[in-house]
Amino acid sequence: MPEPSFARLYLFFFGFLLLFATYSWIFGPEPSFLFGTRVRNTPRSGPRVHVDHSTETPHHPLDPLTVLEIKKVRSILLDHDPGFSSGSATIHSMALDEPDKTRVVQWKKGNRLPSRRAEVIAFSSGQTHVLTVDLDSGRVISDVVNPTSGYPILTMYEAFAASEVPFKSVEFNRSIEARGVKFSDLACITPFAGWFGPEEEGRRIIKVQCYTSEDTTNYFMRPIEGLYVTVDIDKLEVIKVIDKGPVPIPKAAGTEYRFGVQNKPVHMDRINPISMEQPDGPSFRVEDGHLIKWANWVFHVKADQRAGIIISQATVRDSETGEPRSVMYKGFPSELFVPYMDPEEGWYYKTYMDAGELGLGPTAMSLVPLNDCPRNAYYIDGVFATPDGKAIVQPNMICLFERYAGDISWRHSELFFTNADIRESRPKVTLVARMITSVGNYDYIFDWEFQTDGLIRVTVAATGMLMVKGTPYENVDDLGDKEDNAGPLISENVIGVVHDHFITFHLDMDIDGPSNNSLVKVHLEKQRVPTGKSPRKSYLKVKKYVAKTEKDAQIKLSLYDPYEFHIVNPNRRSRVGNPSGYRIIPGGNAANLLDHDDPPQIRGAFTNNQIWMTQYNRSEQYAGGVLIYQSHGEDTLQVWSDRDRSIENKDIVLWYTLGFHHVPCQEDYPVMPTVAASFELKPANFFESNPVLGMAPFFDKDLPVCRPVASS
Ligand SMILES: *[C@@H]1O[C@H](CO)[C@@H](O)[C@H](O)[C@H]1NC(C)=O
Ligand SMILES: *[C@@H]1O[C@H](CO)[C@@H](O)[C@H](O)[C@H]1NC(C)=O
Ligand SMILES: *[C@@H]1O[C@H](CO)[C@@H](O)[C@H](O)[C@H]1NC(C)=O
Ligand SMILES: [Cu+2]
Repeated sequence: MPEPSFARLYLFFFGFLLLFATYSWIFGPEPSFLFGTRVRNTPRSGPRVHVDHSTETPHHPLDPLTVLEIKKVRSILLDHDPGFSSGSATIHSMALDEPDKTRVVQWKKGNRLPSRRAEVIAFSSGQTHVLTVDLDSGRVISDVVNPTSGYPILTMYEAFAASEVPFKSVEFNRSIEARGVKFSDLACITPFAGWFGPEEEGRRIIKVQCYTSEDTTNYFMRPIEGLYVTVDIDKLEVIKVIDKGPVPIPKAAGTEYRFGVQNKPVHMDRINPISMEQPDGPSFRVEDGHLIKWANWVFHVKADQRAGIIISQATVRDSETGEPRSVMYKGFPSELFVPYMDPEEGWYYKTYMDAGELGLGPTAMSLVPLNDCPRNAYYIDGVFATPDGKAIVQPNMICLFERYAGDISWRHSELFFTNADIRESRPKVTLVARMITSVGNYDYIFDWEFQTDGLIRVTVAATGMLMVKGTPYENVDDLGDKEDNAGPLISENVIGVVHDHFITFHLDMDIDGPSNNSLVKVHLEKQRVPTGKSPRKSYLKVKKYVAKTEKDAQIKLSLYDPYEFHIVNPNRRSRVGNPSGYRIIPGGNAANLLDHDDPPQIRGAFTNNQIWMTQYNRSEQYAGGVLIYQSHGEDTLQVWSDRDRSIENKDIVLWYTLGFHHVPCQEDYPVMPTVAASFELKPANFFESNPVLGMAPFFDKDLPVCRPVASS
């Protein structure tokens, strides 16, 4: 029997995609790979670097917990609380409890590592425990019970078990039979319930929604609409079944997306195979598994159960002096918020927070070589803990590669200076760290791209399957003057429900050191020219405002009131006196327009602004709070920022929310072409002059000549 892909299994476990066929994998005899010392398969077309997880030890204060450390945490927990051995206490997340920033900043290679600690979030007899486990002393040093409202990330076992619960209900079975759906074709997923007030208090609940997978693997396009189930996660009981009557189930034809199974003609000329040449091999080095050195950059990268990918201690070398200069202490997607825009039963609650409710790590399945990442990619695994505390390896979860997309770093050809033929041009080569999470139906591609000119570009691209709604209508003409409010008809009987995606990034900027940064709002203000002074009547003038407190930095973007946002170190001045800084440059974006008293928006209040700046506080990492599942929203970025602490000449954290409104269209069916949006962190008076002035162009001799078999 081929070994089932662990990543796929983990996804099933984690509860969004719960097909019956997986049952025996999960509750059958425990497969050996759950013990976690599985050795990574080197992808056929990647660089050959081998990490033996069974012996791996940490080398850097920020290195994630290793397999051996997870084993140790487990044994400490078993001693701490007998519930962990009896199974009544379950581990929902386990990650390195990062040492204090000052310790990490001072640490140098060769020093002893600061004491290794794990933060464990566990659930036991209806109580949430946030535990700090010290590996050196072998003790639990703190155990905080129910610190806020909300529950831990759901475990895969719970979600899977919840998806089975409706079958305990005669009513549910009758509704399935009445629709003529075979039980063996059912594919039931478990969307999170959000939080909608007192009725849902005191117990963990989840919704179950079913599809038919008859004649397709893309069951997401075949919803069984009108049948909605709510389940108690702990008691494994049906709370309610609502059957609003059958809605025609959309057809299977045209839903398949697997290559070789679908047979859609494309009517386009074939694109010949294409890849990037690196005759001298990659230019980056990976030290001790997580420290990346490339061109003028050094940074630490790791996989994370909740955030998926974390970039730390990004440092760029000064172009004049060669001095390493800190730019960002830590950057990661802090929360993902996807509210659907349909208030009806069965849809109103769909307001997912995928990082805190599910985790972006376990849903980040192994990357597909040559397609997810190019041939020159290097792969890094994720190491996580199961609900019973065992280590598991998520192979090839992050890839790193150099990108040359034919773009230009800088150029000039000289028109007026005619004595010489001056045409200077430099290619743009960048380094990308990529993680892709498949949170149920959606796939999100997270890219951190580093440029030699000091710029960091963060891109989020969305693809995968829409969450669609069944409808009786087959054609927009059938609708007549009735309107389906939920969204456009994108295939027969299929409505693409309108929704938003928001990704809020935590960006702990440390421009030239950790503790002395300020936010400068550079305002472009329109001036009127006094009559008679100039042929011009109006112009823009730059005025600078330093944000004093957090409320000065609750920022909504506007094209008609333009600002640049500079994070500066006022104590470090350039040759001509400008403070050293980095700009945050928003790209395409969408604002959250939900009312602030709407329950999902209370929890999602971290999307009330596109930019925020808060005073650094080690416990303020997750924009929606530590506990998200059914949280009430009392521990969000909005609440922290409203404390209005001083942010001038302090250690400060930038938060940026990137958003999309998504009005689906027919091209999004049956799988969506990728849509992407990004933002940039760009040097602003950080370097004395263009830092890539001295870089060399490419010459013919540097690159081998590849000749096509037959040239035209
Ligand atoms: C509902 O149907 C399933 C599948 O046939 C069956 O296993 C289950 O026992 C049924 N539930 C009830 C309450 O009859
Ligand atoms: C830098 O920040 C520290 C800590 O807030 C403060 O004590 C120090 O005075 C600051 N340095 C300067 C030059 O402002
Ligand atoms: C740090 O954050 C925690 C959680 O939000 C809060 O309880 C604490 O008061 C904060 N400390 C400061 C100095 O703001
Ligand atoms: Cu979407």
